[in-house]
Amino acid sequence: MPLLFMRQSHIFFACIAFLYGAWLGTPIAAQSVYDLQWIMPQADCMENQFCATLQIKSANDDAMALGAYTIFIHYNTASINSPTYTAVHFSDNETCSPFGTSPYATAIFGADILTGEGNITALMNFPNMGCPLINTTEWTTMGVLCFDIINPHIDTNLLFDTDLTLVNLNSNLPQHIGGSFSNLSFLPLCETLDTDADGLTDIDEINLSTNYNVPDTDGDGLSDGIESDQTFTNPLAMDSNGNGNMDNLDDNDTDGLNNIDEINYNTNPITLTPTAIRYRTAPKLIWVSIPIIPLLMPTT
Ligand SMILES: [Ca+2]
Ligand SMILES: [Ca+2]
Ligand SMILES: [Ca+2]
Ligand SMILES: [Ca+2]
Repeated sequence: MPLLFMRQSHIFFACIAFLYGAWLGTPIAAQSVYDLQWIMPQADCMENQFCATLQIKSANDDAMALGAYTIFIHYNTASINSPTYTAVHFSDNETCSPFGTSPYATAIFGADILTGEGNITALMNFPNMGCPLINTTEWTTMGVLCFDIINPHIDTNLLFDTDLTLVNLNSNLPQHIGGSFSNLSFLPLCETLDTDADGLTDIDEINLSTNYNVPDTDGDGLSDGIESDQTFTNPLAMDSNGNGNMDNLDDNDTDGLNNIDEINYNTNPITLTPTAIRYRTAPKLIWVSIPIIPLLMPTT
């Protein structure tokens, strides 16, 4: 995607910037090294959105000023797509310049939804003479990038393009040098997603090595969620204790009801509860026939 560079060199603004920089005593620093990272990856089930936050930090010992920039990214369109960008800093939100004006123009974001390539670009309203500064110990948030989730089980593979990314463009020389760029390998799974509706979220199932597409991974008649949270049997083995019975027919608490009956009766399969006792000991109903005895009426 072609990048739109517009060189803006207003003498008036340049003079103000020079005076402002002199006033601050912090003209734009010499060439410095910067790091980039994605943090706080989050997937939202309700909105079907995945978002990540873009941050920057100075990599060497000196604080650095950020001039015009363009950050090129790449993402996996099979996982996420249709991105939108919301700038937090280093955009027209920043009002550190004289008279409360922003040194930056509005941050522009564009992406090719077929290839998954995009760039975040902000030009300067006038050359940056020292604001804002990026220090070496704290990451500064640039903005938040959000996508529609296409397939939550495929890696986002959100990358920085180190060859095309540039910080300090046009009149903001010298260009800073890219240091460490932390890419984001992430499954955009939201916390509550339970694809097979077995009571375990997909995230839980990945951690347990059960199948998030199959409610009863081991086929023993007890769902993965029930084995994990109620019977505490192995969801990956049909006969957890090796006694020859499938887990659904075992009677873990030896109260006379096997596990599957306890689940069906909504009783506790690992504790002998009064409810379970009642089911176990309840007398069966017996139908008996009662002979009809004719009423003896007094005779007169
Ligand atoms: Ca599940
Ligand atoms: Ca499952
Ligand atoms: Ca099972
Ligand atoms: Ca099992």
